[in-house]
Amino acid sequence: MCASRLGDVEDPLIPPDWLTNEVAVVGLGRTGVAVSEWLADHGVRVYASDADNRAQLAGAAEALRAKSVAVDLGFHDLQRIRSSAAVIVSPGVPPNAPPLTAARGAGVEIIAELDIAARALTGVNLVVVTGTNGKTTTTAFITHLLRSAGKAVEAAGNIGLPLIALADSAPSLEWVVVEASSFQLHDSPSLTPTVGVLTNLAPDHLDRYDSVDAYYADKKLLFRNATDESVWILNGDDEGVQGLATGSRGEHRAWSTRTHAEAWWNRSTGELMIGDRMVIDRADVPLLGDHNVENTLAALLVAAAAGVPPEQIAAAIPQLRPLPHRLEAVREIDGVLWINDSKATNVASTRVALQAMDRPFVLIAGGRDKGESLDPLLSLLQRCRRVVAYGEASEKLRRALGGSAELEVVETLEAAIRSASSLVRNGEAVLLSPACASFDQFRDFEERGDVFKQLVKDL
Ligand code: UMA
Repeated sequence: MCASRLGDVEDPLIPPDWLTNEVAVVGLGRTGVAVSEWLADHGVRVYASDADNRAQLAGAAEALRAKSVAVDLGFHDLQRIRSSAAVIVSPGVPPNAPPLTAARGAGVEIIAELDIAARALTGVNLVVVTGTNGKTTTTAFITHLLRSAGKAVEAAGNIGLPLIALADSAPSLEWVVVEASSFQLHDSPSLTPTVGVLTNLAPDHLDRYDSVDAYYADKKLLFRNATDESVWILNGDDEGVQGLATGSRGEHRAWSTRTHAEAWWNRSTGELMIGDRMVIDRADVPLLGDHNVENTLAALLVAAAAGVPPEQIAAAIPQLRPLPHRLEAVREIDGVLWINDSKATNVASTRVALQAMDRPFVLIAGGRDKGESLDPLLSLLQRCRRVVAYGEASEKLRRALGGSAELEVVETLEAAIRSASSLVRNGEAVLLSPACASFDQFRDFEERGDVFKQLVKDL
């Protein structure tokens, strides 16, 4: 990128035309606020807007105005966006949203915050983790293994911290582990992973994409800047993953829980292996479920690619912990285990939860439909004593699952908990694994999980 001027000081991170004109930031969630601040700090005139006018935005808007950012809440000034030098988009803004259509129509470049941040992090090794499920956990595990080996590393992206928040820390960082959603990859033309990780592929986000292929096409953008130096860490058991990576330049390394691979689980000995070398016994990995073996294998392959010796990897693995809202045991009351899997916002993720259940259970599912078929759940309901369906998707759940399990429809999560509690018996479990988005009744899956945990604690 060309050098440009900030006052009298050259700022190599800002393209010159961004200083002669205004840059528009669309969306003022975590991403929009962070990128507006960063741009303002780098001498760029910013126009930031959010279609929403919810109370939480007011404080952030005030703070931005104090940095001379022009802010509109409740609407986007499309004319202003059309005449801006570039549009920086938040991941939650769909491509057909009016401000983006307006920008495209006027030939204004649309870029993700992730892309600007990645440009600023030149010289830092970027591990970019994507895939349908497991990417947050894998991101956290990789970060733990690298940090335990003494590397200067941070995690950012979809995991919660906008990557731009690290952009000015580049000199003190060796590695950044970036969780990237398909939304973020869509508008990140210059993102160039040192190491890229693709966890798995399954239908998701069909409320935003016209087809599964369109969603996978965005995932494939992980490989768009592949070079001979790239290292790709890939799920060897997932044909879709292998197919998507085929032909990309760089070194391909696979993990498998079924067969010999660069990293694999030898089920006959119970050992996790790198090639022919034993790293750790499965019994010493303190995590439930085969999916967590996969996450661990992916993470240890990345650590090995970063030069961490196997004995250091083995020493760090016993400290791995599951993240909140992912098959999280909340409490046991009268012999009933209550499990929060609010992060299961798609069918593939709920399948993983159903496969992990080792006792009879009541399933609470529902929320906002994302357009997926629920059929993949049908074969996993043998131990399910009842499905309690709630929220906008409850009727769809009733039609899809009602023939295979006893099913009850209620309106809210609270009513679902009451119903489950009256039915479940000693030795069983109640599993919240919604298979749907949370947005019909909650801000996000985290709020849904927190509300579930609070209600269960109050039982
Ligand atoms: N908006 C407009 N105009 C529109 C449409 C939307 O102004 O036409 C506004 C919305 O009112 C909202 C903002 O745009 O205020 C969009 O914000 P956002 O949804 O992008 O929220 P952020 O707080 O910036 O969070 C985003 C990610 N959110 C999404 O991708 C939906 C967070 O991932 C991520 O942690 C954060 O950036 C930092 O990188 C969350 C997520 O749900 C966890 N991700 C999805 C997932 O994991 O399935 C992809």
